[in-house]
Amino acid sequence: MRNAVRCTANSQFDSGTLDYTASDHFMTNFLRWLTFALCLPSLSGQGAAQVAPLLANINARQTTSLDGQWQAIVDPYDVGALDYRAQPLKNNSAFYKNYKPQSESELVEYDFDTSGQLHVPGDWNTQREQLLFYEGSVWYKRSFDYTKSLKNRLFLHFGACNYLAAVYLNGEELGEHEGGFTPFDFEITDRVRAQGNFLVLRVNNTRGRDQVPTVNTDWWNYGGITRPVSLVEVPQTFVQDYWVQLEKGSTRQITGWLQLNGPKLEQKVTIRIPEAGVSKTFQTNSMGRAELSFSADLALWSPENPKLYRVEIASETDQVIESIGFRSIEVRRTDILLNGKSVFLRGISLHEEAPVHPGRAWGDDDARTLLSWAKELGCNFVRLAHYPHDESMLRMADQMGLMVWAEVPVYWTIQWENPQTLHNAENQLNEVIARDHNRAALIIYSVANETPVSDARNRFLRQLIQDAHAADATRLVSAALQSNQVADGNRMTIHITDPIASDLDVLGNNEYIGWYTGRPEDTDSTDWISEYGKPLIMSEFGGDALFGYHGDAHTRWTEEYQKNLYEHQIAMLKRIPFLRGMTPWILKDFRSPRRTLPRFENYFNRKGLVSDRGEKKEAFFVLQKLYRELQGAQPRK
Ligand code: GCB
Repeated sequence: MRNAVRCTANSQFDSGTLDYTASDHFMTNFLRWLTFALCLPSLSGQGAAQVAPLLANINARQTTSLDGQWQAIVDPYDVGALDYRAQPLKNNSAFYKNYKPQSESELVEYDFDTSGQLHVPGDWNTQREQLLFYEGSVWYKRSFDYTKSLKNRLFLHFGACNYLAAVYLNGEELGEHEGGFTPFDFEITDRVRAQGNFLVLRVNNTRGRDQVPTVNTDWWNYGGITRPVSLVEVPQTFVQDYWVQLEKGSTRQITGWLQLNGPKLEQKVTIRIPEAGVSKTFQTNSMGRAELSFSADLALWSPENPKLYRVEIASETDQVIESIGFRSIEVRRTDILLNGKSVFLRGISLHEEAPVHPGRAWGDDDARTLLSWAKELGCNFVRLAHYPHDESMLRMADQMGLMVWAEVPVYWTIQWENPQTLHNAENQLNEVIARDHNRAALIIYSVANETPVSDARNRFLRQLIQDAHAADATRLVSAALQSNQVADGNRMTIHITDPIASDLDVLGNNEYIGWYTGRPEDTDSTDWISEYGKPLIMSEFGGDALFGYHGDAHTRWTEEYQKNLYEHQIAMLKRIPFLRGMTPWILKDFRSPRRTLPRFENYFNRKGLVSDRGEKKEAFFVLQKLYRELQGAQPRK
């Protein structure tokens, strides 16, 4: 199940936040179906297109960027989609028609051309002062001309839109996509014109209880077309996707598959890795699929040597060039083995928050700056919290030699009993696996963050763990859990007891001793126990500090407090025998609507080791010292 379009049509936009209970689930679904069904006749004779299967590696394709200034209408009441009876608009009042009055007397109450512009990619919140807290719909429009080779096909690719996107081309609906952090494509081969195309999107970032993430998060809900938009031209039958990776447990054997899309599904396909002297030919079956298997003598990818090979993938009708690194990742008892050797993951967590300009990060420059700070800390690992980050982060991590923990936004209190919510989470997980499955840097999928234990939650997460293993058996699956503290005289023991732990390959745990619970010094008398015999990554710890605010080590918000907390945490972490990594919270201060305290927070979570303006706090150097020591102690190649 990849890129399945959720046929919720306009209902998601309409309903705002629905309080879900099991009994109204049927009704909710019925209403969604009804709304969708009602909408369809209003569309063109062709009907709505489906989200297409994701095209792999579009950067290697013939692309035309649609980034830049788009016309934008802010529409808090969804008047561009619904009439005053809240019924879907079927006439020229619907904004996606981009209709212009034909005479002085005609009433038309919208106009893209005079409504201002927003930059794409980019969140809208940081582009206009009055949109800082805005949650709702914004309509985007841009025009383009495109002359396509007659024998080729054309796709429209979106890196991500937060959260719901309804897409229209030349006044007809293409389809919708739900989920704010994953890519999607539409085929527009038969719809594109040589001149005067107009592309309209309604993007809505209203939070909803049944969504993933849900209404409550500790990060800013940036809305908009937040990642690049492109036109991608491919041959009639093209290489849609491929998996070229080392087999689980092997450092020589490559196994994988290749998928063609188009009318000529049975073809000879060749995989070449010129530098390793590999050239292998396979036959695709009647479904366009070939299973790949061959051995190769390869220099393995690692943080010390992030070797990427040029891999040429050719069918009779198409060719794609990729950069792929090869490495193995496994767990043996409490060890994590990279290329067969035990590795300690010197990590840091980060949000997709731009390094210097305000707002969502995107693209190579932001990725390079953020990951360079991680490198400067001495990291070999990053936790890309709490949702899939831009593809350029993964590609940059491949190049710079940083292993990656990737995450889906199953955060805090998702509707565990709601099958739609599960379907949505599974879809987002599958979309990120589809996008990143050839990245050597990517070693861990995390399926949840700090979710409260219950039978329904356990079932939900077990399904995601199973999905991740089924879609990608080569990588490890984890989740950021929370644990129980037991006081024992003067000491505190923390037991990892979450039942989900038995399903995970690697345990993740968040703890905030010294910030939300107790004092930093309490870590001196805290011990950790796990009966699972698995490696542990301390996926979060930390405390807030305002850059430049100084005082003693017991004064909250000072750099000294944060530094002291890190020093005590590190001493405790060194005593955990099954600890194999850590990703303290967090690289950089980030915007959060939960953080209202004027003097220190100002709507920023200040647990960054770097401030929102890129200044390094004292704790940065405490962690750097530890990582330098550990780097010295790491077994080298
Ligand atoms: C957590 C969450 C993270 C928060 C952090 C905090 O446990 O996983 O999203 O930002 O705590 O600062 O409270």
